[in-house]
Amino acid sequence: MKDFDTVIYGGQVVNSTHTVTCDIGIVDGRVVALGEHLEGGQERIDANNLLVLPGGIDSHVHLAQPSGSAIMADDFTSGTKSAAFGGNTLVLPFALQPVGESLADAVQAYQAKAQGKALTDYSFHPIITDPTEPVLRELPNIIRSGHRSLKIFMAYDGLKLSDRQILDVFAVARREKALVMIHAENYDMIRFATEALASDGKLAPKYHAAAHAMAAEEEATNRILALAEWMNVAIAILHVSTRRAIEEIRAAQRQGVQVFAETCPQYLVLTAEDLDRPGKEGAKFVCSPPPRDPDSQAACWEGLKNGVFALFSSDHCPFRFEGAGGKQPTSGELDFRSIPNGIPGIETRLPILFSEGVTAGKIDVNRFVAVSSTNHARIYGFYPKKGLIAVGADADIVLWDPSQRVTISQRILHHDCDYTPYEGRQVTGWPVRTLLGGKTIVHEGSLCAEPGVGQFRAQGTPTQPHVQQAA
Ligand code: DUC
Ligand code: ZN
Ligand code: ZN
Repeated sequence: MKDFDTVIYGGQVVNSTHTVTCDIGIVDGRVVALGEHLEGGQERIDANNLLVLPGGIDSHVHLAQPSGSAIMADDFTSGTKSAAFGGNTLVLPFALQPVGESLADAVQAYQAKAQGKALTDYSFHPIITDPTEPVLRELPNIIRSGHRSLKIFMAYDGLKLSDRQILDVFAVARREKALVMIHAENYDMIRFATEALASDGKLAPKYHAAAHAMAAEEEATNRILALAEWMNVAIAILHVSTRRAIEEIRAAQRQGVQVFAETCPQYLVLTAEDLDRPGKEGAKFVCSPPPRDPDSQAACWEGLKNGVFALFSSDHCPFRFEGAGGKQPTSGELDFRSIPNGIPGIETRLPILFSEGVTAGKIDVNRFVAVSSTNHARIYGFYPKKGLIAVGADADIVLWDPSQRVTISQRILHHDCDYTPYEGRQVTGWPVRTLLGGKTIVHEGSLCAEPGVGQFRAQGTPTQPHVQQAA
């Protein structure tokens, strides 16, 4: 038998269902052996005292995506570099359709933006903003070429679809067995609240949280669940942040509605009070839905534990704090209506969940792997090549030091954003080495690969996550 290219030895190998202490033999970028005391290997990597995890998969990130006059801080190189330092090996950004234009052209444009630039593997979710007849006719080919998850918005000018348009998209998605990802907030409730706040002169960042009320998320969640059930189509509700929304989703899952749910770090560790930090600091926390309150945080943790949430993603949507196209206006006071919506978090997603979840005893390490890697691979059609460590899988692997203590700070991160909303937060547990297809891409704080090492991965057939049905 050919010698192994690489042997990772002595670590605890963690999958979503079980943990074993064993060595991993890698040949040509794939795992070919799991066993005790594997001999040989051109390269031998010592994983004693480390966890050996499937590479993180972040299925909700925004890279090089225009947003009006706001400038996105990360492109495919800086964003995937930051992802790799954060223990990720596959990311799924969006390909946004400009209104009035072809969706197929938009997907091609994003392919061109990423080609030769990425440090992790990547795939795309097309965002449908304008589902005209010609665009609906483009959809089957787009889906069949490996873009099987489509995002739609229920809010935002220029993005929002009407219920009728949503039904048109659902009809094609059901026929083509695609998944529809939903930004669920009620457009008119947000507009009504925004106008009322503005007429009272309430424009500081903290009013963003009031404008995006929990009720607006809950109404839209309810409505989309009803539409999806009626149309018998599979959906994923993204960035879920409130207890009632979680309860509605849980009830629908129990009824057999095909609904997956996602939450994000900002709903576990930030609250609306962060939007009220002194000076202009509150702008650093403006995202939608906004961070909520301690009871919502507790509900999100419960949802991660009991299986309502299959997915934990960053919603990395980086806008700089300073400078043109950033969070602050070039002149005048901050006005929440014009602060770009979104915060960075691609590099801090896994450490925050590990520290606050596994180290703090709220979830076990297998659940950590499930919600941060395996379920993304299953739901978006990459399993069993990705999302697990097993013979035949891609050797996308992270060595994780469960006892390393780190203070999160902009100084140590690798994104091109100029701040982190988690500045000063202490975490225990940190990725120390990331391998993509058997090659080390990050080690001991250094980048060991060139842009272009990451490849486009087409989405295949989804598989059901193990822990999907809510208890
Ligand atoms: N929705 C997202 O999914 N990301 C950032 C902003 C938003 O509204
Ligand atoms: Zn969204
Ligand atoms: Zn997003």
